[in-house]
Amino acid sequence: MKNKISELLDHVEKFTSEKLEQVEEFRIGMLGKKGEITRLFEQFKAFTSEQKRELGKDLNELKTKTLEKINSFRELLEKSQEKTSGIFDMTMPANSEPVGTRHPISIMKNKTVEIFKRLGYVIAEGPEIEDDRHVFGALNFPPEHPARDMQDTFFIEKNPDILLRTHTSSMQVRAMEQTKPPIRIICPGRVFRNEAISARAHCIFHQIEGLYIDENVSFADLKQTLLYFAREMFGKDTQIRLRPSYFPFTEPSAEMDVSCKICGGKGCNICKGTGWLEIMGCGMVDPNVLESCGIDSEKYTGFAFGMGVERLAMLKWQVRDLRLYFENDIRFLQQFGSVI
Ligand code: 2NM
Repeated sequence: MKNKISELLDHVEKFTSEKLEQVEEFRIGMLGKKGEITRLFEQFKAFTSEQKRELGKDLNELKTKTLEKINSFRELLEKSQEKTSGIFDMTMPANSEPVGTRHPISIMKNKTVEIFKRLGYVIAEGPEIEDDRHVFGALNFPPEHPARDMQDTFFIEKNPDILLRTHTSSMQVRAMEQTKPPIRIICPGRVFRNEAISARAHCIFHQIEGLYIDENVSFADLKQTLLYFAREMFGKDTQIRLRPSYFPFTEPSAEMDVSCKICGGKGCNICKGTGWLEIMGCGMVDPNVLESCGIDSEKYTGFAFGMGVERLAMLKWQVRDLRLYFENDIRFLQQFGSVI
């Protein structure tokens, strides 16, 4: 009997199956009316109590292990049958993962860059951490200019020559230092100013600046380039207006307005009743800037312009609070549709 028990234990341990019918056959063979284990229990009855004491434990263990094996295989095979038998529809469409949408700042940046690329401008990008020369010195900012004030610029405490750029013009300085005219670049990027955060001001925002330098570049070229941009961006019937202004790096300088699309120029609360919306600053690059970047100002002239991307997007979608661009509230971000 002892041998028979260990032989059967071995058989139980080795048993595996991929079909429920086989598991049932195995159960009948072991525990059915004429099964091996049932037969052993019958023989067991005739033993002396001493023999029973010796074999009872082994026999019970064999029965338990057999039942465990049967139950575990039943459970496993029933589960896998569920998956392939109608409860699981293999033709069902997959759950789709939600795709994000483009950030409004990226949409406006891409659109602007795209328009200038068509005019032959190439993208120039560079460091956000800059030195005084590239942000101020080479751009005709006098040493005591208020923009250099602690209230406007983030300086590195240990070395005030290192700072976060307050405009992307630093990139244009790098381009002028490194390349010979003609230069035609468009510079999108983040800029930093030490401002208290409110609906109308933020310490981080995005700029796009453009620069064109060659022989005989005139203010008329600037005007026509910006008119082309305004009409591509805001529609074919858009009008532009240039008002005299001042920037340290350009002379003459101007502010450009576009006709208000909301009211068609009649005056509304978006354009504050004027019919015009200010969208960028521009001007002819000051000869001092050309010279400090190693360009012969007798031979070459150029124009430059700069605009704030947050403001462009505000005008396009009537966003009323700058902070919305940085909060990543999904209800705000999902309103700009496109993923391109
Ligand atoms: C503006 C307005 C006017 C500008 C000038 C230059 C450089 F480097 F060529 F001197 N870059 N960008 C410029 C001119 C920027 O932003 C409102």
